[in-house]
Amino acid sequence: MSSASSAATPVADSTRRRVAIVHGPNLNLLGSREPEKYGRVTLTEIDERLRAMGAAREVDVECIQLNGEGELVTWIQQAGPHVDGFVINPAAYTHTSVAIRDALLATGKPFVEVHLTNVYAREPFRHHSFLSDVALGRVMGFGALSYDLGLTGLLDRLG
Ligand code: CA2
Repeated sequence: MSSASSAATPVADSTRRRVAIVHGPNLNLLGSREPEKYGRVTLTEIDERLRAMGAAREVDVECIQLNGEGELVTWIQQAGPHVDGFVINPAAYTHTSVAIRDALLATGKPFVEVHLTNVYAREPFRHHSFLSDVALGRVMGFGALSYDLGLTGLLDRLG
């Protein structure tokens, strides 16, 4: 049993919760363009903070940013079996993508929809979301803090 005890670490790791943070198109530009609208915080800084929040609760947080709708669908499909839930800012695809909705639903995992801005204070075409009725919750309007609140809500629900 002495050498077999080395298996203890992977077993412990596999019980850790795992959450994916998914950023949609153009969010890679955060901090460098339109700071008056989207703030000065970069995506790297947001991701670092979310990983630190996860680490403090022994949760693995994996972050991804993709510009393409198909790329997002493929990534969500592949991540689904390996994560306990998603925090997603689908960016412009929020308002257009049945495919991302279907991909999230197909995972069977809960997800929180987050937005930096209050979409209801913006153009009417941003008022509809293809995700909100099937999301665990929705956080918007708090800039980068929306992600923190979304992750906190998801982790609280996962227990
Ligand atoms: O408020 C949000 O988080 C949005 O998801 C941002 C999307 C927008 O299409 C949604 O309606 C609301 C736009 C993301 C574009 O990100 C940029 C960041 C910096 C500079 C330019 C674009």
